[in-house]
Amino acid sequence: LELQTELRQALADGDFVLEYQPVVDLESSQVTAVEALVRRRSGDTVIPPEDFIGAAEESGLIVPLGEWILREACGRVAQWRAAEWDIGLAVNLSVRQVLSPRFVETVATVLAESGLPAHVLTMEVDEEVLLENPGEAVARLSELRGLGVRLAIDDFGMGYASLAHLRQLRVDEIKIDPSFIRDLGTDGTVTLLTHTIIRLGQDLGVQVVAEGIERPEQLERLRAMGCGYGQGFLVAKPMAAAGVEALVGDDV
Ligand code: G
Ligand code: G
Ligand code: MN
Ligand code: NA
Repeated sequence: LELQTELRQALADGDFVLEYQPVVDLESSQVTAVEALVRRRSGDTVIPPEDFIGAAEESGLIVPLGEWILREACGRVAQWRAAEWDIGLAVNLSVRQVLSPRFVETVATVLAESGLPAHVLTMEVDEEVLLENPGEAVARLSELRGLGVRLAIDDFGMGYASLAHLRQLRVDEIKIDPSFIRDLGTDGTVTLLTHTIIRLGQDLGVQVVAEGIERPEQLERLRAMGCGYGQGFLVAKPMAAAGVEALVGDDV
């Protein structure tokens, strides 16, 4: 309860900040998008989302916090695009946000206010979002996609029903869970599964992003397997907006 009071205060005080992690086209090495990742500032320390997202979800604060995150990130990326940088934005959603009243309306409003075209925004949901109230979640997310917003399944492959979810919900992107990338090349089964997910994406016409790339041999293997996009500490860590600005036009 104390943490929830603290979080509410932090939101009022402007103590949340966003970092952005670049996503690259593995063929050209160009930065094509950034994923917004929230952090909380407390004095001189930076508190990671693992330490507050759960509490924010339980208290419902994730709804206003999520709206702040979306507004902040859309505004930032709209500025970059106004400066002639063709860059996309990915934002994470939690189940509580998706099922909240006026969710789709809020996203539409934020897009209109920022001037960001809907197709530039990808909203990432993990498979948990599709477990709590699948019918309602699928309906809301389909409505969201109807606005032109792209949908991604985050942490793909870790859920109990990854393939069933692809059947229920039309998505534009799959993000392969980092646990697959970690064991790529060392575990034969994981390597085969990763290759299969990449082919599945190709066959479905769905963009595939590999997450958690940390070593050059993982990157090379993903390239060889035809994986379209990648993200991870090897490519670039999450960074402040100013750090992203330094990358404009660069190959990471
Ligand atoms: O940034 P980091 O790798 O520490 O993120 C840890 C977890 O917190 C990830 O699962 C990520 O999806 C989640 N997370 C980060 N930013 C946000 C956000 O803006 N909204 C939501 N709902 N989750 C986030
Ligand atoms: O669940 P989601 O994919 O949204 O989580 C993103 C989180 O993954 C962020 O907190 C980010 O800091 C973290 N992350 C991004 N790249 C890497 C990586 O290469 N290695 C590890 N260990 N974490 C990463
Ligand atoms: Mn994510
Ligand atoms: Na996530």
